[in-house]
Amino acid sequence: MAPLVIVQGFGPFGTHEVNPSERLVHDLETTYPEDRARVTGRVLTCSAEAVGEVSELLLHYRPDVYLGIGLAYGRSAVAVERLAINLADYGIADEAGLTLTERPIAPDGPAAYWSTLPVAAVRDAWRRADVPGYISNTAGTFLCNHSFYLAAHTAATTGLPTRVGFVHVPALVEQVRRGSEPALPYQILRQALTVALDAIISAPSPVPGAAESAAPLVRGA
Ligand code: PCA
Repeated sequence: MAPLVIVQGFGPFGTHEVNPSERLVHDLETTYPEDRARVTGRVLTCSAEAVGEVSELLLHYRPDVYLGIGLAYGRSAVAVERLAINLADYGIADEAGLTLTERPIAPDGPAAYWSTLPVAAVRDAWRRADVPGYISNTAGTFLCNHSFYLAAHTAATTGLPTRVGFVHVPALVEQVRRGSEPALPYQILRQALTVALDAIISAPSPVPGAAESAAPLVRGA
């Protein structure tokens, strides 16, 4: 049977009235070929409280792949994240008005988790498809990193075989405030996610290389 994939995005946050991840999740869920993967989408409110649902989603669906998608306003290319870190340090309030500062996401958790997706294969597939994309070594310290860490921590601590990872996308051309800010057309973002998902589901499992297990990168002190 085709692998079960959860794709999870976010709604608007801060001054960003549009979050391209919302549309990407909807498109992947409704158009990704069913014979390649069964895709279920979820869009979360951009708040610490709402990302708690990540654990429930994983435990309920027990998917083969959990792929988070979020907006990285100001970046110029799509990015597959390599690391989730155990830190919530929001620069702005979340959509419930909460600002977390220098807080561990899981007090007993390791400092970081590797992505268990084939990040190099995703980057290489983007290159072959002429999609501007790279491997990022930081998903930031806001809700994208928060959701990514929670997903990795849940998979690691419950023994789920789910491969967990995250893709950040730049702003859409129509949402940049000044024309000089980096942005990409929606069709490129959509192609980037389709190509990424193709690479993820065709990669052997477990993923070889640095991210070969869900083992913590660094044990918390
Ligand atoms: N981007 C933010 C949170 C939600 C989103 O789409 C981030 O990068 O953390």
